[in-house]
Amino acid sequence: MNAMLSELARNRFAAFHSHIESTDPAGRWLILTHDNPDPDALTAATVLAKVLRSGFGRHVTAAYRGIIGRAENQEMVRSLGMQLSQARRLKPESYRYVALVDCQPATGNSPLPDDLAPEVVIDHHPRRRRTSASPFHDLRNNYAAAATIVAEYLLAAGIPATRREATAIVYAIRSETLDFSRRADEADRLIHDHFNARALPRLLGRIQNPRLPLNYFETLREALANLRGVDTLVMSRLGAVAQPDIVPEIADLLLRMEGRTWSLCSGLYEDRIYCSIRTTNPRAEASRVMRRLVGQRGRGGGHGMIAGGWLPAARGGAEAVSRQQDRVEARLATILRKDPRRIAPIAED
Ligand SMILES: [Mn+2]
Repeated sequence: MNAMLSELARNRFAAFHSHIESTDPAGRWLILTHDNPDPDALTAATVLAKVLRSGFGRHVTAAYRGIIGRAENQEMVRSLGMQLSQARRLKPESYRYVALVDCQPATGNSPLPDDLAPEVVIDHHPRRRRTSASPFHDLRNNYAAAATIVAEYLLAAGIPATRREATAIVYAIRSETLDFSRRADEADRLIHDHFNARALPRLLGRIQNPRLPLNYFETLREALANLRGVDTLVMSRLGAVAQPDIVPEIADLLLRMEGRTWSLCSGLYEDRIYCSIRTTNPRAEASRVMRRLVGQRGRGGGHGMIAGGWLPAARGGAEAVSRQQDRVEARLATILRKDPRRIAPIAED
């Protein structure tokens, strides 16, 4: 086994190994990510597929629900030749086993029915109650990326990565940590550096700086026109968006505003209001804030400094949605102990 792996990583892989060995070798596997997968989810799913195929001789399909929205993520799948299916086109009964990566059952972005316990769960978000129903789960809350866990499996299994797979692992960790500006574990750094030596810099550059559709710029204009804030909180809202991943992307951008330590963006996609929260406070629990924000009718989750969620959209057209977004913004201000009556447009004087 590889000397750079921690004792924990070696023990977890040993447990994974013996669990997979205990399953039916003829049983087909379906690997699923969270809905609207990000680079971490895409990488964790495709690398786990490789581990199950090359290390255990299993028949595996990796799939996702929703859309691969961001131009960066579309470029990643294209440039790196990542093999993923649209779950809608698959028959669930063809698969004996399900593995869930980068999310957990009964969360707002899980593709599975709440009462279905997958055989395997590999994730780095805080533990959810339902996950204990799965026969094998490897949860590492301290890791910045689920791809790091799966890359450790690859190393532990002694399976060589292609240069494109190494590139995917590097990009997953960089995007999940915003180039290590967000909290990361020593394991994330070690895995990043190990695979970076084999990554393809030109493909990385192409993925990080893709061509962008006109609707991206239109959405950016809308976000900047709707800037509002109170104290250290900055917020913006979007109407109907072309793809839901633009909401967290705007929240990331807003958090870079000088003097602000919390950001919120919300936007309408299909029949949901998607919300993303970001904070610069490493001790904050953004996922708890998000769950309070969306309440009983919505779903939400996240890590310490980032969280996402959704609410069913109000009926009654754009105005009803806008009033709902007013309420969301006021509620976040209240949760963060800021006076919602002092929320005001932000503009340079
Ligand atoms: Mn992740």
